[in-house]
Amino acid sequence: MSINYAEKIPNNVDLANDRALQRALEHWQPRFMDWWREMGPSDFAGADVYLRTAIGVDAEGWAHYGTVKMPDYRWGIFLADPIADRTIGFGDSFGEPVWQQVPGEFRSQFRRLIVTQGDTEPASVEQQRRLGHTCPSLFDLRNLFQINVEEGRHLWAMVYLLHAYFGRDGREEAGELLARHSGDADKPRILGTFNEPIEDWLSFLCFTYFTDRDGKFQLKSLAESSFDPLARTCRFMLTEEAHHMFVGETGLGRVVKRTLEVMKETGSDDPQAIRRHGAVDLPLLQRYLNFWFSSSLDLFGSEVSSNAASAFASGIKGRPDEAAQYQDHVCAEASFELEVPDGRGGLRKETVGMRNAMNEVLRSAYIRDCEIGLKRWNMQIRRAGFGSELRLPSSRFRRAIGAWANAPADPGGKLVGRDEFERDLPGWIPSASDRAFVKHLMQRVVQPGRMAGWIAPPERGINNLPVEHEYVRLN
Ligand code: BYC
Repeated sequence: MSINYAEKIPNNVDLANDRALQRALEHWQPRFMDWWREMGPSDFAGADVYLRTAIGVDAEGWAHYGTVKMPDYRWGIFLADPIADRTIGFGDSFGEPVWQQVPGEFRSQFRRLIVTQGDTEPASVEQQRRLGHTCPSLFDLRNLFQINVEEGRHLWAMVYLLHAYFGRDGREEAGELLARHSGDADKPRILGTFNEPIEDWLSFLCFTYFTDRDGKFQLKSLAESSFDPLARTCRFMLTEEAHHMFVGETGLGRVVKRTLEVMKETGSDDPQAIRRHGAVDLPLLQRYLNFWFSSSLDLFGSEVSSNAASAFASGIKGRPDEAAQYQDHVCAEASFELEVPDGRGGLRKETVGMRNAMNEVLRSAYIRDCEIGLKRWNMQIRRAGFGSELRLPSSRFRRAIGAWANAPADPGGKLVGRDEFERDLPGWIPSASDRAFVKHLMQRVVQPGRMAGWIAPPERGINNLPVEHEYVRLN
């Protein structure tokens, strides 16, 4: 179904023929706009931004590019096209027809997952709301705003599901999504990472590399859901999500490139020398990677989870690319072996049912995906003739959720005492002086084509435009 732009809320869900739902969403719309004005990139409301807007849901040509003021962006409701005769792809009801409504017995589990997913979207906009003031280029500023408007749209995607399928509870939850705020002491966002401040662009690039990638894995597993409207919603969100991870991956690659240029110019890898030349030394980048990777690992939940088992068994949440990646889609007999702390400073092996280990299965696939960028950056470093290497810390490092939450481990994964951990932690994640240095690098650059000194220019511009294009007119 094509997207109807003549309506107040652009959509491809035939909203005009469901007046009650349309009214409810039109009632929510001004509250969303109030939230955007208060909590979004509000100082840039008058800027003309070169943005893409979804105009269809086909893999080919789904987006239109043009200059838009952000408050005029057409946030809408878009589901991927239905797959004819789609059947349930995993769990106890494998092979049965998918559901067009939420079965009553799974209602609260679905609501909780949709609310959790929905909560992350506005949270990220709140976290990033002040970054525009310190953009390293207009190209980067535009990418930030593109991500922000699309996270806003992803909030709409979840709010549509809540309104359309969860009655009064759903409408209340949709209201709460605008009432919790990132980092708020009284009403924080649900998941830890989404309450971490993002005050500099290095954090933003790490967030888009690591945390948006969690988004990819969570959305992919919800795209497998037996509740077809949720699956179709997430499938279309993934199309937009790809750009967010691209910003992180190419952004961090550009940071590494610039650092290597400075290392070559100065003939030194001494962090102080690199810093004097206004670039990010690799050990500093490593500490940022350590911080955001470990925080994002917690987003997968506990290694052993009865919630995850029942979500899999009942067909609520599957594994990414369930059909292509796995042979056993029921997992009733299969088991999974884990290494967990034994509580006495050592490790023990534990075998659990595969269904109970689904969070860990997802986390492991995510870690493999995270490795890809690291390999690429290390190749850049080697090609430049230097011996240092960036690494992902162990998945045991600095965990706050799951088996490792109370078992302090160093970035190499070795269990250490609590005192030792507390003592050494400031050297493993960004210290106050690291953050102060990065803050001092964050000088706003807004001449078209110019880049801040800590990041190399991108290889190409947006939508075949040159890098020098004026992607944002600040007015
Ligand atoms: N912080 O059985 P457990 C994205 C809670 S990112 C705080 O281990 P379960 C995006 C958990 O809720 C993708 N609390 O976990 C990226 C549970 O609480 P309750 C977001 C946490 O239920 C960038 C308890 O701990 N999508 O899209 O198997 C920009 C133990 O639960 C955390 C989703 O998350 C944490 N990190 O699954 C914008 C998908 N982790 O219920 C957007 C939807 C866990 O006992 N959510 N807890 O009070 C889910 O699939 C699941 O809720 C989780 C956890 C994967 C989060």
